[in-house]
Amino acid sequence: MNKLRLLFLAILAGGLLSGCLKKSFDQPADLSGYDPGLPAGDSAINIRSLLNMRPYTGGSLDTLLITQDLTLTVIVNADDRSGNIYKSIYAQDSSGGIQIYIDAYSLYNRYPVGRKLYVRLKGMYLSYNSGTGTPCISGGISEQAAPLGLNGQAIDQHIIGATMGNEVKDTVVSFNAARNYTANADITLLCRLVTIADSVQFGDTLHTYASPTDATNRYIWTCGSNLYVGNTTPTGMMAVRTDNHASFHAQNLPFGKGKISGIYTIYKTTPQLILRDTTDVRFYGPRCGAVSTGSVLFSENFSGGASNTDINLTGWSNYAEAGGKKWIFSVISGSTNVFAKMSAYNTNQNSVISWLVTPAINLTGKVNPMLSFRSANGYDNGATLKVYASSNFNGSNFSTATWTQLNPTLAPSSPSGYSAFTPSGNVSLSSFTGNVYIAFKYEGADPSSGTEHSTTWELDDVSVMSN
Ligand SMILES: [Ca+2]
Repeated sequence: MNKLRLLFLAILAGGLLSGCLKKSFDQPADLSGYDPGLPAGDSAINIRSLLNMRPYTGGSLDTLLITQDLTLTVIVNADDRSGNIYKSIYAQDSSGGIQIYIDAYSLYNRYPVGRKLYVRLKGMYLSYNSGTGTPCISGGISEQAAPLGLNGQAIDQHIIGATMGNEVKDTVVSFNAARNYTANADITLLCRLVTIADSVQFGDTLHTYASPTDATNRYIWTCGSNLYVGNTTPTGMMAVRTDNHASFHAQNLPFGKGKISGIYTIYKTTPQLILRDTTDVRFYGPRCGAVSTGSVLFSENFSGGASNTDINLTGWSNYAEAGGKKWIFSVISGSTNVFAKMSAYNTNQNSVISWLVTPAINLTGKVNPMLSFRSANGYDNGATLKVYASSNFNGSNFSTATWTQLNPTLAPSSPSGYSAFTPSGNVSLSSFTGNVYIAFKYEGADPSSGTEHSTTWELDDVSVMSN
């Protein structure tokens, strides 16, 4: 036994040692806690002061070769991880933001969101992104006045990485202020992470974030006085611009309304937001305003339910097919948000099957009905949540109704602790007509001996909307 243990320890130590050596050869050292400070001999400058050295006038000659030993200290606020940003990053300090052109891929490995950078400006160019008005610094300027990315050794000479994980502060601005950019007053917004203070929604939900072939503008608005439907008349709206290379370009625009953040840029005089990824879009509330024939057909946010009591909402079915445990209302300590929750934990049952089914939702005459909800996963050890729709459920025929399994995005597995609530995406119900019921079916187990499948599944903001 002792010999075996020694052998095991020897193998373990050898494995760790070779692992360390391998890492040091294959990867740059982890400098996450390292801050080299301002380079010796350089003077600090902030972004606003840099822009003041050559303000934008709208001309293609708004470029400046920086000849002084000046260094910016910035925090990366957007990287190229999702593909919506290409061969550049955005960074900000307390005075403004700037785009930094770097002629390399996968910049997020070295310059992820939240990393502090020292940018040595001597020999770099300040310009305005091919005359769009968005300030940037680069390694050169093309004959067509386009910024050229830093490349080769120049990257490390100019971009010095420091600490990781710094907070990226967003600047909160009203929708009207954001879309009515005035050059001198708002220059400090450019290239910063901005959150729109108002709740907004996409004017159009029939499309994806971008076409497969081109960078695409979609438009957000507040449902104020401009009653707007569609995607062609941006009066009173603001552009959200997404590149067709973004990993999320083919996702449907979210149907709901809420808060949006993004990198604030401008195309000539038209402001636009650039998303880092779809987590910048938090449209979880119901839509507002006139939306063609569209409407919220059904929504339930579980508010008012008493925590740790069985869900008993009018019209809903809450049925324990096996194991005797029903879905309950739940609230996280310190929060007031009520959601639906199910777990086989502590049931001492070999099989736990629990259904939570919505009331009938009438789709008659509705165009493009879509289900959405949010889910969260806790202490995942194998219990499943499946989502179904049925047109012939009658409130009691759980085993004989025709259930069609839907394919929403569910929360990621979280073996320890809880995931965040995760949007399901828009799940089309176009293949159903008449009254449809949506079922959330939990299947788990908590045997007195044997394998436990007691994952917690949580649901919130179940809604069905149509155009
Ligand atoms: Ca809720």
